[in-house]
Amino acid sequence: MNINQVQIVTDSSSDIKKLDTVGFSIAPLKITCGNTDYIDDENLDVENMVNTLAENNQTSSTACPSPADWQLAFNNAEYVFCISITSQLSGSYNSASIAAKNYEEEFPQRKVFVIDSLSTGPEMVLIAEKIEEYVISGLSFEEVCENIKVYMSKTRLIFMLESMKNLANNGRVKHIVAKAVGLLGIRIVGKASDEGTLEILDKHRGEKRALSAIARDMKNMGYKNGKLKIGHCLNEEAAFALKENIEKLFGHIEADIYPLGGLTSYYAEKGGLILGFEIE
Ligand code: X90
Repeated sequence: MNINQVQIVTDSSSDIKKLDTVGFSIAPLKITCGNTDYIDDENLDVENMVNTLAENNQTSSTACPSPADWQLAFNNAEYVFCISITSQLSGSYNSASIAAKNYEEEFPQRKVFVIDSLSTGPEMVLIAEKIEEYVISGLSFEEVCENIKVYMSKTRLIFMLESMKNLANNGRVKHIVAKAVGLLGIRIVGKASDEGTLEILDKHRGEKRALSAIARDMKNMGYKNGKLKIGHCLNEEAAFALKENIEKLFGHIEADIYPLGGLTSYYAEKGGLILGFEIE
């Protein structure tokens, strides 16, 4: 594959703004509150959205990209690698699969590989960056497809949440699970399960305890010194504190710390962290 013929495409839950070398585009998800639609693209003021929603008691919801949105993002490329948020919690993967089928029927020379990340946000970043690496190193389309599956068996996602209100109200977790977090000071730490659902690991009184627990959870899950991405929802302080805890256990680590985008901020809510990492 010539690099110019390749497009890496994700839905906006990856929070990727750009890739360094390979063509990249997003299919945006949408957050709706009352009469307001927030399109999760580069023009969205995430902080304003999060604060507006937090002050507002109207019901809100989200919607995944349509097949047409995905196909537009394919950008007429010969080779498309497409990564969606977990199919267990969103219709995005389904839309992407329909788009891929239409695209390949319309243009029989072109190829699309659709990946269900079984995860979201920072774990999707790891997958996209690895595909980019494979493309640059000159692997064929089929080799990239094979290799990325193996790579994905060695990536994980952990989250810390202050509230699961939006997850529960949209039926993405059971109300009974969400109730435990609503209490003042309680932080829930969980992970993306192998099946692509939210799995609660533990509950903590206070952020400090939760942040030390995350470092230990990472160790239990097989982390050594692999790549680490930490996305935060208006909580950069916690992301840096977490990095320090992780470094106490594992030594110096290069970590990317960045603000979450629209969709992930909506569900992680103010104070939430989502991290993606490579295990051994
Ligand atoms: O299609 C749609 O409307 C989007 C629905 C997305 C629902 C879940 C988003 C979760 C985002 C929460 C912590 C990370 C959980 C990872 C689980 C696999 C952030």
